[in-house]
Amino acid sequence: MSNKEFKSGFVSIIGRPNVGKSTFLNRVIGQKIAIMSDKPQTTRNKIQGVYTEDEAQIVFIDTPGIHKPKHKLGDFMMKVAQNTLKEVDLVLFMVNAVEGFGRGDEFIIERLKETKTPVFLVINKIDEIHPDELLTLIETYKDLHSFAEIVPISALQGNNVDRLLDQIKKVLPEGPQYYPADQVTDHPERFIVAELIREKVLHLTREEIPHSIAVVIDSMQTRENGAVYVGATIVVERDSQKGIVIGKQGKMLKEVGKRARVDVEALLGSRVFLELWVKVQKDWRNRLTHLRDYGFRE
Ligand code: GDP
Ligand code: MG
Ligand code: K
Repeated sequence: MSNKEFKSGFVSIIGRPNVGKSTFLNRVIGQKIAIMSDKPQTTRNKIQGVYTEDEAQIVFIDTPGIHKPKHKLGDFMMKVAQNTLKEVDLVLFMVNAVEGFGRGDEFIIERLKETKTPVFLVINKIDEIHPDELLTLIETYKDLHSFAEIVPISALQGNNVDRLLDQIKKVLPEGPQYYPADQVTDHPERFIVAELIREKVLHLTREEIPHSIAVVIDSMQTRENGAVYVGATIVVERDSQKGIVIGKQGKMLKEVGKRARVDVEALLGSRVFLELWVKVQKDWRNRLTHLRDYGFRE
């Protein structure tokens, strides 16, 4: 055992398609968990991998919704992405050393400016360029945003990846090991369903309910008839908030459920049965609840 404090946290990897996000994750996690593909948006917002060592655990979150919205879920995914950026401990903004700065990067940098979360600029594919070109790139990017670190790597060949991990560990807060090292899952819809419900609560209750509420998907099952049964808990911090979310004779909760169901049916393309609960949990850990949204279990 070591006397150093254990560090843990959540890291979102963002960047244009094909910059090498999945390659990086696969190298770090050491197994094929991220979908490697040339098609953009093959992955939706979800936990991509958990990296665990003796003194730290890094939970990587994929945030593909940060691309400029193109399809009907685009705006919503954009919002999910923005919320994710606020809630993580660190953002890795990955760019392609060969292509340099582009319009897509500009769009992402604008989004980054809307959050206080520290951002590392990761310049990937340095195996393909001359060191002089790298210096020019660093100068260009430096002026665009105040990055906490600028780290050049080659995800493919592994250059500097360990150094990047060390720097990530340095900025993570002290915290518990949330998950067993080998626990990896893939439930992309859960997060979006939870966000849809959360959105309805916030919309219907206006300022009375703070944004810090969480929605946990307790169960999500497709039955033989093709319908999807979703059980979800809305977690608030005070009894008074519970009263507001439930409403007079349950009216508010019913309305939340009705509106959320319409959106979830559109999302999943199936008939949906939605059962909602409200729970008071003082000082709940935002991050833990979110992990459960993604389908993790302690
Ligand atoms: P993503 O869309 O950001 O997840 O990108 P991928 O990880 O799917 O990678 C896109 C392409 O870039 C693949 O063909 C990778 O092999 C390639 N690639 C990723 N990292 C590097 C790197 O460090 N160097 C080189 N030369 N190619 C890389
Ligand atoms: Mg990918
Ligand atoms: K992809």
